[in-house]
Amino acid sequence: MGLFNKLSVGLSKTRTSFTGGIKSIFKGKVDEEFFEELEEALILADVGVPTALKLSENLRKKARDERIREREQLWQALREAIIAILLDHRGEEMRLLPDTLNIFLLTGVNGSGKTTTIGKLAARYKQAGKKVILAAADTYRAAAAEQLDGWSRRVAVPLIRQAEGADPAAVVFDAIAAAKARHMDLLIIDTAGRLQNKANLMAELAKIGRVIEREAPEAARETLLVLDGGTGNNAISQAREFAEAVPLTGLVITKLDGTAKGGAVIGIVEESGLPVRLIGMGEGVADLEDFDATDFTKALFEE
Ligand SMILES: Nc1nc2c(ncn2[C@@H]2O[C@H](COP(=O)(O)OP(=O)(O)O)[C@@H](O)[C@H]2O)c(=O)[nH]1
Ligand SMILES: [Mg+2]
Repeated sequence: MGLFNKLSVGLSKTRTSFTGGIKSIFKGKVDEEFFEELEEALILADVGVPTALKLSENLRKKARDERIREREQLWQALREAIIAILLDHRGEEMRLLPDTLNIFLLTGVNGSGKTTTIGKLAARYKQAGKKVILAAADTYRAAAAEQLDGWSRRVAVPLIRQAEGADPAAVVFDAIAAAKARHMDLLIIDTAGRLQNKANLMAELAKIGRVIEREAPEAARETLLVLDGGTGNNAISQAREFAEAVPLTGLVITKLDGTAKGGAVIGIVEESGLPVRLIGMGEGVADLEDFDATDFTKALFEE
């Protein structure tokens, strides 16, 4: 299956709920009611209130400026306005810098898909001939390191771990030393999604950030927030909280296969201002794709 087909199949539930709900109002005359109905339909399609208002305002202006009278004529304008939001916060393509250590730090709440995404990333770069090492800095639950250990065996890349309850920053310290000694291209760090409380979690992430800064200032860094695309608007508040603890460079939105709430991606990007770097389209090792705004929107609108 081609990449676009895979995206299109994966987004089929979102497409049904998104276009299905919205398309029906694009019939008849453009009147004040239209913009209210559009706002409502966009909110129901999980884009979130501020983004629904922004999109509806955008179409209102277009209709006024170009004296558009038929609702149908605004359908393409909606599509363009969505692409514009996604392109506005476009990120660079994921790639490793040569001749230096690259460090990916993955953060996000429990169950969002961090460990699975790390397994997929390890496989991707290993396949590309890169030397990859993993760090199990989610020491809060023993099962977390076990799960990462499973991926490290499956993909055949080394793993640095310590006992359950160890200081995650110490695991990161060890992993950086090992990565340097073994001339690794990429170190990927898994972190806990939940601790005794939120303040602890955020303090721990900040501490891990400081260890990386101190031990590998020359490294090329990506700090990715992993969000479960099936949680819709909830993801927006998560993005806000994590961004306060660590400077994020981008988002990974997982589980876009099989959810009807994929429209949330638009609101997440608009409200967080962060680029989506990768999307998860399944549990398999190959189900990770670079995010492309144009393809995503096309898959969303395709009839
Ligand atoms: N369908 C689907 N399931 C996923 C995806 N990414 C992760 N999962 C599943 O979500 C669950 C939680 O993932 P995990 O990586 O353990 O999350 P973590 O707690 O953030 O490390 C697991 O059952 C994964 O197989 C995805 O893109 N699509
Ligand atoms: Mg995990």
